[in-house]
Amino acid sequence: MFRKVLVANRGEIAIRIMRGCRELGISPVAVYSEADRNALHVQMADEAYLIGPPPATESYLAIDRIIETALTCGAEAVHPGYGFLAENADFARACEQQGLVFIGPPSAAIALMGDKTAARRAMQASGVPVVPGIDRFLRDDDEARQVVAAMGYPVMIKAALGGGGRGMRLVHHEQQLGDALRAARSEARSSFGDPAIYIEKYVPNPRHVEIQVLADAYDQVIYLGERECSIQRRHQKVVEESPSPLMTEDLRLQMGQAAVRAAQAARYRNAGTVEFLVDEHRNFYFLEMNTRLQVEHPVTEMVTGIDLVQAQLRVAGGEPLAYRQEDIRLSGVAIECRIYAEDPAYNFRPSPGRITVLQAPAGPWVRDERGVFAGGEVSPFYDPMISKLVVWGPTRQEAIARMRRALAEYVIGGIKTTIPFHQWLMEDEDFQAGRLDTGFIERRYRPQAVQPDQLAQDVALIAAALDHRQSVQQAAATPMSPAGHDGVSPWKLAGRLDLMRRRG
Ligand code: MV4
Repeated sequence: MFRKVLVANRGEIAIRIMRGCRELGISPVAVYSEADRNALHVQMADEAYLIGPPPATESYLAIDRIIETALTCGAEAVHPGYGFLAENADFARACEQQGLVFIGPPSAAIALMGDKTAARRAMQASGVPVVPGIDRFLRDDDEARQVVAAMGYPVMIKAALGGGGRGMRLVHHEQQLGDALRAARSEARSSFGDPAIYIEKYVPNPRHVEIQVLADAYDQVIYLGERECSIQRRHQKVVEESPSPLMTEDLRLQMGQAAVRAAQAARYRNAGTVEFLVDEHRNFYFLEMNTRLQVEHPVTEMVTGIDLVQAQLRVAGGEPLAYRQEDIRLSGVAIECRIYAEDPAYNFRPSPGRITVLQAPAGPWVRDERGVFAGGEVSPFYDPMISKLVVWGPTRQEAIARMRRALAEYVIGGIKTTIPFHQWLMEDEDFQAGRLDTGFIERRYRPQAVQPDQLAQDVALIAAALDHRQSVQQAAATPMSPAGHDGVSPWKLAGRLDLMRRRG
């Protein structure tokens, strides 16, 4: 096993990776930007190196600085986490060339999955179902017209180097096609540096279900069940769970085997995720493969008992997989809520700033993967996700009840967070019934659902405070009644005071 690993990331995932390192006796090394001098991941590392100014392009994305740091500090391997350089084939190749182990797949697998049309071709060649569509870049508008005429509307235009929904256009009618092609090409060029686009048949009201795979350097690949990720907002996942409420034993087997074939087709190694769209008839189609550890990996860890970070480190170090497919058993239900520094009452607008109060939930089967601390700063430079609250329960209903309990324990002061949104979601009857698809939030969520009118709440608090002061003054002149001041129970009073304290 490695002695020293450089973690080329920040926030909760850098901390998660360092914990995995420590449990394997590996010394973790942090890198940080000027904005992160006091960050938690820096405090947790054995060594930490400043790599540049706050903008990610000059720090966490600076390939040369990171490689140079890894080489001079004597790390044998680099873990990229997710985001930043995790799916950058150039970075993986640079590590390979400098004799550093990239804790991820070979750069060729990253490059293959980065080109969505090449990925579609590879999937089709190995019998993995893909959405009907074309497998090459579109030459011109005439070709697009021919393709769509054969396929029928509606269709999706996608960027060849895209992913995550950027540069995507839904087209219902021939009259929209020309404009959509132009817009998609231009967005593909500005977002991915390449205007190449392709076309797929549109799958209405899909669910996003992804399969976790694990592959070693000896061509062994296993799957670790699925994650339901349909609760998204603007292509950002918000809540994930495992297993998926729509899953059956048979569908899991079919999707699991397809995911294994996908990984084998890419000569994959490392932990990876194969994303599928599942339509209303439970047909599933390959969407893309994420060649990294994902944000939502903990829900899989909670239902399989497998530590995915440790597994990544072991596989990268050349160990064969310690499990065979028949060893994998799924137990219970895990749910993850991503907590962002955003205000859900105001269209999820960013809310960076200093965290003044932080009281995290704990207790049985509650795991909070946090990258922040009280007194720390949520920087506007990076992703606003500040924590992932993960719970496990024997059943989905019990997991939801536990999540509600944990969310109610969570106190974060100084910034707005998406905790009220999650509290709303956990109460929603469609969510509770497992009726989810990728249109869920847009269809059901209204900002006023999370907070009563701010002004009304302020007025009520001022009234309560005045009433409280009056009753205290009266109590000074009257003997104590068994119910406390003014007939109000001392517990109720304590509750009101607590509410006022929390609201500042
Ligand atoms: C689709 C689709 C429907 N039909 N492709 C969005 C993210 C990107 N990875 C692919 N996406 C979609 N591709 C076809 N042919 C619908 C989506 C989609 C979606 C997919 C997963 C999760 C959330 C989504 C929200 C809107 C659209």
